Amino acid sequence: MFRKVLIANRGEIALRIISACKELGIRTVAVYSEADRNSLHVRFADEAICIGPPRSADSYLNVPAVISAAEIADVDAIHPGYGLLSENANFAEVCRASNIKFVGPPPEVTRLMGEKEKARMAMKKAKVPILPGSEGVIQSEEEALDWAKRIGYPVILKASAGGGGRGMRIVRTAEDLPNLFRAARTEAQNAFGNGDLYMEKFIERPRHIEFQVLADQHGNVISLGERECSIQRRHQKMIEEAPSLQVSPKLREEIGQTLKRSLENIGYQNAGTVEFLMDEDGKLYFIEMNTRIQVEHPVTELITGIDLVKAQFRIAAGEKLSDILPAKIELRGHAIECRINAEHPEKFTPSAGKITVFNVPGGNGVRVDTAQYAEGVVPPYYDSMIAKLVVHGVDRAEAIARMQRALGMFVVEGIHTIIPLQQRIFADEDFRAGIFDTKFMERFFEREKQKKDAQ
Ligand code: MV4
Repeated sequence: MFRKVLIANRGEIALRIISACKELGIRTVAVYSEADRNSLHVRFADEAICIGPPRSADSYLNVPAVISAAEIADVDAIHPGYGLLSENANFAEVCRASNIKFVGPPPEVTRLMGEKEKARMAMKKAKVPILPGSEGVIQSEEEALDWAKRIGYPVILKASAGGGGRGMRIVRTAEDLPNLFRAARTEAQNAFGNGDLYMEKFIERPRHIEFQVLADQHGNVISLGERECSIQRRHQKMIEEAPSLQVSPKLREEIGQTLKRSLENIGYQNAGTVEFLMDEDGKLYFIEMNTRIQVEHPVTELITGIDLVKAQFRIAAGEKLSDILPAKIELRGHAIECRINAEHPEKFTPSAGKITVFNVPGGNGVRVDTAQYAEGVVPPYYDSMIAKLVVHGVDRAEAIARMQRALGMFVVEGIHTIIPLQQRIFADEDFRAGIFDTKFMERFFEREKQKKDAQ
């Protein structure tokens, strides 16, 4: 096992990784920006090194600064967490050149999955179901019109270097296509320095369902089932749960086996998440793969009993899945996560500042991952998520009841959070019945507005 690890992240995920290291007997090195001097990841790591000014670009994203810290502290591995440098293949390459183990897949695989059009073709080749769509990058408007005719409108144009919802255009008629094609290409070129586009059949009301996988360095892959992540607003997930009510044991097994074969072929390593869209007929189609540990990994941990971050370290240290995992993995009960963002619950503007009161719920089946505390400060420079409230119950009904009581006991004062909004969602009939897709929040706000106008 590793002797000493640098955690190239901040906030709750840095603490989550430090916790895993402590349980594995690994020494930890935190890096922090000038805005994070008083952060808990600095307090709980064995060592801490300041790597620059508050803005992420000047600190947490500064590859030479992070690598220098790793060399000064003499670590043998770096865990990147999520966001920041986690899916930066160049960073993983620098780690490799510096003889530091990057806890994640090899840079070649990260690079493949980062090019969404290539990832799509690689999955198609491995017989993972994909949506009808273009093959290879679309070179011209004429080619785009050709593909759209074959696929059938509506279609969606996506940036190959994009992902997470950036640089997409829905095209409903041939007439609209030329302008949208040019706009998407310009936007992609400006945002990612790469204007490559591809096309898919557009699903009007998809569910977003993703599969957690683990892969060791000996060619073995396993699927740990799915998470339902449709409750989101402007491509920011708000609530995630596992398992999905829409995924039957048969479908779970089929997709699991398909992913095992395809990712073994691709040479995937470490933890990963394969994103699917589910159409109105309940069919799943691959859209993208994320080559990192995700924010919502705890819901999978709660229903499988597997510590995914410890598994990441043991994989990176060369252990086999068969030595890390139990012989049979069973999915137990139901887990739900609420992201607690420091935002105004109506206007969604970030709410930075000093937290005056911070009462964290606990008790049966409740887990809170956070790096915040009373008298702590939420800096304005980073992601607004200040905590994850995660519950586990025997079934979805118990998990919902548990979440409602825990949300009521989560008291944050001094800044705004979206806890009041989360409480209203958990009271919603459609949410409670499991009737939702990625358009749920739009309909929810519309219903609330209508009720308010009627008063
Ligand atoms: C789609 C789609 C409908 N049809 N692709 C948005 C984020 C990116 N990961 C993929 N996205 C979508 N791709 C086809 N062919 C609808 C979305 C989409 C979406 C997907 C997942 C979660 C939330 C979403 C919100 C709006 C659009």
